[in-house]
Amino acid sequence: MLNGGLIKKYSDRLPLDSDGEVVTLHEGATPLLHLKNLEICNSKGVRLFAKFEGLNPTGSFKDRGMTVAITQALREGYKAVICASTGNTSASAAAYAARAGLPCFVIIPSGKIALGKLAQAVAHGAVVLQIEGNFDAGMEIVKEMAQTQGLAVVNSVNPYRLQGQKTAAFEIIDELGEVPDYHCIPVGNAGNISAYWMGFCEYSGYKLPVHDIYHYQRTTIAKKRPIMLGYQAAGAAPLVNKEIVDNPETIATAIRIGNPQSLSLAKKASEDSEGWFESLDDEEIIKNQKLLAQHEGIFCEPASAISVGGALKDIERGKIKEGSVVTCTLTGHGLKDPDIVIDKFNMNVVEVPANRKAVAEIIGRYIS
Ligand code: AN7
Repeated sequence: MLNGGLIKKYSDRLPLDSDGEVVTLHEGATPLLHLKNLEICNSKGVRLFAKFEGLNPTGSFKDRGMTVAITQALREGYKAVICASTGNTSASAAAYAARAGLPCFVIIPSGKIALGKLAQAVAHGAVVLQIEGNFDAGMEIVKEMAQTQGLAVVNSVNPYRLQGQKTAAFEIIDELGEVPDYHCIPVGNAGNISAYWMGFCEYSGYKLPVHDIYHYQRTTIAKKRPIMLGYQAAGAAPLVNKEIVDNPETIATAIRIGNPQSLSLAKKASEDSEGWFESLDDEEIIKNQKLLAQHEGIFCEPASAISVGGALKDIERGKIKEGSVVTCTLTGHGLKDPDIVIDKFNMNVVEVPANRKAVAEIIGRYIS
């Protein structure tokens, strides 16, 4: 079957009429990859899988939410959309707005978003407003602009975003053929963990009355729900510290957020599932990004690696039980942030004269 995007695929589980005009870039249907080469999983009998959301059309999970939010904004007759962003939301909003023929305004923290994401917003013709302030400050401005200027907000405070993003949980169960024991996910603004929980609940017959538009399909597919584990960067960990962080800092700029908009939904997901929140520092984040790239062939961005990093840490110290099935969301593609790799990885880039002898000599050093 051709991939017609999420709204067509999950038409019975989304609060939209799939017969109307749909704005899609054929998002979703991302791979669920078995991580086979990680020692600790093999020794503990854990089966660990990564849902690689970096393979969505704009390179992040945001596209799942954006197809629904932008389609709805268009149908409701909005003349333009706006978002605050640490990068990926702006890239996705810019692309889907371009496809819908709507102007797009994005507010980003000056100097604190990855180069690839800025390039995407520019490429798709969004109006980029750089502020001397962080994501949380941008979010407050966006909410005000929505009120005073009549724009559609396409951040995850827009409930249509979470509706779209819940489909990743459906895909995990569909593809795995069972419900994982644990699901691990990076947490920034806390929308995605809330959306996954909604999806896992819906598939197993639990109704979560989170907001007015919540569309709930009764057909039950699954028998249980996973334990939800949320991982944050140590310098931006309001859910771990249980207090808002005024000046969040981390190398993983995607999750440099101190005042998550979906804080209470995320807490509910964690409590209801008997899960927990944990933080990893920048060094651990880069270590895990490298591990995935060099041992599994998966190039994700730093914020994404935190889910696998967190899982491995909790497997090692026995918080995740031996013999479990664990899934992790890798939220964005590594190509979004090339600067990090050039700065932080040890490069195997060697200057060499343009002749066979010199090249052969270098190769010899590696394979002798
Ligand atoms: C790669 O783009 O908030 O907890 O403005 O880009 O749902 O916020 C990005 C968030 C994880 C956190 N991984 O998800 C934005 C933005 C990546 C991200 C998150 C983001 P939420």
